[in-house]
Amino acid sequence: MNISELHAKAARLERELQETRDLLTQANHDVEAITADLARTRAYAFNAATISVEDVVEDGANSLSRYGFCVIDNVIPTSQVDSICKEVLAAQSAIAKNMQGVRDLLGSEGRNGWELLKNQTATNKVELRPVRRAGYPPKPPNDIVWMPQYAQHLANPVVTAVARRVLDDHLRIAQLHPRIIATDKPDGTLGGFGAVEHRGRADTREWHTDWPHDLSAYGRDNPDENVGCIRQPFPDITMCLVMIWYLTDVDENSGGTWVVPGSHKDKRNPRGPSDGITVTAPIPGDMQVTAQAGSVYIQDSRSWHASAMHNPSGRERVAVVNRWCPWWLSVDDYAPGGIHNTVCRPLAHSEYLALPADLQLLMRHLCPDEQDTLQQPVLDRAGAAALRTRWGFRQLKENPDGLAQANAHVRVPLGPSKN
Ligand SMILES: O=C(O)CCC(=O)C(=O)O
Ligand SMILES: [Fe+2]
Repeated sequence: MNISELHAKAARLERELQETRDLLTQANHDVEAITADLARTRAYAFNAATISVEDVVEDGANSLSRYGFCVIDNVIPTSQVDSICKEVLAAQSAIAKNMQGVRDLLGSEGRNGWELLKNQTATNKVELRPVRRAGYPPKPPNDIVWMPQYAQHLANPVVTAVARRVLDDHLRIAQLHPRIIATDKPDGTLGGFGAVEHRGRADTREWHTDWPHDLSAYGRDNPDENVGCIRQPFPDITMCLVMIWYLTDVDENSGGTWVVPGSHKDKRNPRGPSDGITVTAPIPGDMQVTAQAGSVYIQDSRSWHASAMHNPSGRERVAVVNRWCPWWLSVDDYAPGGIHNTVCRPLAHSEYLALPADLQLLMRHLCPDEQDTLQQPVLDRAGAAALRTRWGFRQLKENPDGLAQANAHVRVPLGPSKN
């Protein structure tokens, strides 16, 4: 067969494959039953404490690829969960108080962040830190400074290994914050995430995908606050892993995260202006994650997910969220006015130095006093590539006449012509 016959054959086979896939989708059409099974069996969950790190990493990465998420159970030892949960609740109050202080001060007398930074503790009683990017205003400190016990676990070797496998070897934690979901109160105030008037129903959602796939980009059309969003349709690559560290048990009645398995590969988006999806309504096949306190939910930022807007359990849902990115993602280049967002909140040098060594590697970019050079595995790759290049030039020097056929085995296939 010549090339155009082969292209025609490939096109026919691709058509057939698509038809077969469509038939398969129809045969599998009962997505509700499939995800009910997934929710019941927790086939997305793996135990950090019992099988080898390599197995957990392999299983976690496969689950992330197939479903768009996984859970690593038993990351924080049960004996420490309660005390870390209390620490996070106290941190949440301190952070909220500080943010309110910053908001009030910035709102008054047209003051700016640099002035506040100069006078901060003495007169203003707020905490601000200089950021790495020259010319950008200071921000509140990274929330990790309020959670020293939690900081001991954040660079957990299993969790970090899953992230390295999926993203790259040099990682940066670009955002970190507590995420508390209130429960129903005796006075009748309904629990759940978001505005009180929207809470309380088990069939309400707030579907979204996360930065850098958050279509409204935090700041919508405000250039001072828009942090950027990848253009639709999203390329099929994982650019950010969202981690939700549960510090209370979660299930269908206590703030388990909603997710649509497989949605990370879908070209539509719940907030997509032309995608025909209602952000507040259930989607067939959606499910809530169940996990015990001390577990970590990890998802591709493209997964369609939502915080629970009902929580009748009688317990607050306490969690810490972080967003992990490969070194190559532009995590903090925009939104100069985003002083209230959670993007790359900075660390003072002493705060950075107080972090565990493994965590320093993930947060060094947040400390303007540290040079954030590329880390060893990335350097090793470049070193190996340089050696290989040098080897090629040695061949040229030693055997120039033998090179004409040296790459004869390398054939780069070309796609079919569009005509
Ligand atoms: O609260 C949850 O379970 C989900 C949190 C979430 O969607 C986020 O922080 O991006
Ligand atoms: Fe989210």
